[in-house]
Amino acid sequence: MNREQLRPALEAMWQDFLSLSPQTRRIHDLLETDNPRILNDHIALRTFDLPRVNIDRISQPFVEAGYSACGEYHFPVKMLFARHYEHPDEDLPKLFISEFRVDELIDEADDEVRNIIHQLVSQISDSDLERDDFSYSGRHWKIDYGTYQQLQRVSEYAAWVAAFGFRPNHFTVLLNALQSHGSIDDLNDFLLQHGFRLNAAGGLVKGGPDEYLEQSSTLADPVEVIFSDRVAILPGGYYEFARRYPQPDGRLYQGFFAASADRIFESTDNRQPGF
Ligand code: OOG
Ligand code: NI
Repeated sequence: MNREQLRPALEAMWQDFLSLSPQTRRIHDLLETDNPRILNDHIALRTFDLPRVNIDRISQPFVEAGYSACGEYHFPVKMLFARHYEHPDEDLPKLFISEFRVDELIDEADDEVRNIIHQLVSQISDSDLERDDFSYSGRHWKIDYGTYQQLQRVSEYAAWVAAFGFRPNHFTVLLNALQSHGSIDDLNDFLLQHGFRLNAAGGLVKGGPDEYLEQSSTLADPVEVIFSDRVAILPGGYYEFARRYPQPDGRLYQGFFAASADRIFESTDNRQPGF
């Protein structure tokens, strides 16, 4: 992907994301009444760490278009690893790309889950893999509901990727750039009053000035997923809100904070009330 193709690609990702998180359109419209310019801090993508689809592969078109790898984050309990990417054009959102570490499934009982993930990824055709839009092209395999459930018992994250494939799971409002609802507590109250459900894992607000990053997020919207044997309603995408604080050198922190990210992943857990 070249630099000229980047903005249309980000726009296509936004449109795809709205179908995964219809609440985002409603929240965006509500915020837009007082805030003519809503900036997107980052977009998040998920994958498996198998060579055909790992972070390096998913990030490749964006790297070709000028993004470079910055911070790295480890989530040992969830068996996840993530890297964030920044673009020299500071108007462009950062990317937060994570992967499920299949080889960290070490129990014999997990053999089957490892095999399932290998089997899903092997269904992707070489020609699809070469597409410029592969990183946000959705699911490339057939899967039945029982297999989804089998993954879910081991990893909510792996089950989400198996159900939805490669597509953004959230976009993020940069609170620093808002004229109203700039305080995260204010914004959370406003969203709760309007009936939106927020991710309360570890408290509504994750991080703060000491971490140079303060975040909250909605719970993912219910979305219909077509399995080979039935249709199910599963948590799809969510909207995130982030305030960045200046570091001692005066520059706004641009990285992420693993302990907060760990809980934000749970915005798509399929054991929320209502599912
Ligand atoms: C990513 C969760 C972490 C952040 O801003 O810390 C995150 C995900 O749900 O894929 O986005
Ligand atoms: Ni995020």
